[in-house]
This record gives sequence, C-alpha cells and structure tokens, in this order.
Amino acid sequence: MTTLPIRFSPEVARARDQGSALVALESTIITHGMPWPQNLETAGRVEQAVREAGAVPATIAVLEGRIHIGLTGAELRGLAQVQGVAKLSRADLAACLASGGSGATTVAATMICARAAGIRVFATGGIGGVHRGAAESFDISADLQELAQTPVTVVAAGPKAVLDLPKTLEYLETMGVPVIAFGQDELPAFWSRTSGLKAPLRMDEPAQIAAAHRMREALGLPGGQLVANPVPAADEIAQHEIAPWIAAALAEAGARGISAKAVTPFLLQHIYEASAGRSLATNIALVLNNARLAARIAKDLVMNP
Ligand code: PSU
Repeated sequence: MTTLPIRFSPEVARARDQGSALVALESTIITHGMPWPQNLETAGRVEQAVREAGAVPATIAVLEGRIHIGLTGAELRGLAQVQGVAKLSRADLAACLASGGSGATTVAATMICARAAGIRVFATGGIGGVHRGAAESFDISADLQELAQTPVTVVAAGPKAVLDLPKTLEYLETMGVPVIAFGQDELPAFWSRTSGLKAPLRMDEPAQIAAAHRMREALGLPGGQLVANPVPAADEIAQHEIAPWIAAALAEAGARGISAKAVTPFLLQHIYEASAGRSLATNIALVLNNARLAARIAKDLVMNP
C-alpha cells in the first residue's frame, strides 16, 4: 500500500498538536497569478493576516515528490522565484508526486491536499470557472468539480471576472455546490463587489458558514462550499472600469491562441499591464480579506467541532 508523501512544516505540525485552527493557502496564485516580487511579499502578508486573525496558515505546494502542508520562508522564496514551475490540478497531482516532481497547487489540488491534511477551510483570490466561449472551447476549470467532491470550505472573492459568471453559477448549482455571498445579496466578481447576479445564498457571520459546513458533514455530503467574499470597497475596481481591460485581454488571448492552463495566467498578466498595476493591488487586497474571513470560520470550526 502506498503511503501518501506528506510533510508538515514545524509551524503547522505544532498547530496540529495543539488543535489550533488551520487555514490552507494555495501556491498557484504565487507562481502563476502574480509577478515577482509582489508574489512573495503577498504570500508572506497573507500568512501573517491568518496569524493575526488567530489561526495558523498552511501554504500548500508539491516539492520533490512530497505534499508540503506549510512552507518555510526559504521554500516559499524558492517557489516564488522559480521559472516554469508546473501548475498542478486534480489530474496532475498523483503523477507529479509519483515521479518526484514539484509544482504549485491550484484551488482544486489545494483542496485535495487540505483534505488529506484534515484542514477544512481554505482561502484564495478567485476560483476558476466556466470560461467565456466554453460552448466552443469546453474550457471549464477543474476547481468547480472539486468543489462538488471535496469537503473544504473555500473563501474567494467570487469566480474571476474574466469568466462567464452566469454559466459558472449554473454549473455550481447543477453540481450541488452552495455559493454563499458574505454580507451582501449579490455575487461579487473578484476585482468588483458587484456582478449584477444574485448569489444563491447569503450569510453575514462566519459562525453561520461554519455551522453550514458542519451540517454538510452531518449529512454526509461529499463536496465543499464556496464563500464569495466581496473585496473591500476602498480597494475595488468597479465593473465598468475593469470590463474594457478584460475584453482586451480576452481578445488578445484569442488572437494568440492561448488555451488550457495558460489562459488564466495570461489574462491576469495582461490585465495587470493594461491597468498599470491596479488589478494586482486589488488582487492583493482581496486575498488578504479572504484570509481574514477564512481564519474566523476555521476558528469557529475548532471551537464548535
Ligand atoms: N486566485 C487568484 N489568482 C490566481 C488563482 C486564484 O487571485 O491565479 C489561481 C488558482 O490556483 C485557481 C486558478 O485554481 O487560478 C484557476 O486556473 P484555471 O482557470 O486554469 O483552472
């Protein structure tokens, strides 16, 4: 029988011994979602935000054939600087581990690893979803299937606004994934607080989200929950401002024939350049905001197991 190659950082191992609240964090956002050196700086700030909110951060990645739950400063720096690192989703994870490879974990792969480590809450920026033009390209992020299968509560600022948001909501509904807007009725759209779409569910307190997580466990339901947490008003880019940058990025991706795993990183980079860095500042603010909310949910789950 193969045993799972999993390593806990000293900080995470201590938290597990003490029964502290843990929040999983992903690594694709570091390697493919943000440029150097802001990626490293943000990763450190997000971890610190989790600590200041009273929980312990566990940034997850695959290094030399092992799942690392929690990275040391040196490991984080190495990952943030390395060129051409693999982007691992559900389909890639086992093969990468079996061959002793390294890679950054997407939302889907991070959920799998978090679950394996007994971590129930995970914070990221924005999940993947149904891409615009999916009727032709069939491009639907594996993040959605993962939310339907793996019992982790994922705190994001909504699906990324480059996606087809109505189809993403439909898909999640079909797969039985609860989509919970935090503190408002409307689904937030990553850089913007508004999307023009009503969220299926609304909750105003972290304790309600934790209670719903526990109730899903009691029901024996396999999947997770998506918490859509709006970016703070001071940091948002309004829908009408971001829309032209998104349209230009999508047109450029189409013209260059960008496809599959490369689409999301290409679009984020293009929008970063077109917005003269504003999209990145907003992305950083929303991840920090999500980390704080995830810590509050994780603490409630520890207090009321
Ligand atoms: N959140 C961000 N930036 C990112 C991501 C999330 O703020 O780059 C990453 C996550 O790892 C997510 C991935 O799983 O983008 C989606 O990629 P795709 O559309 O190829 O599934």
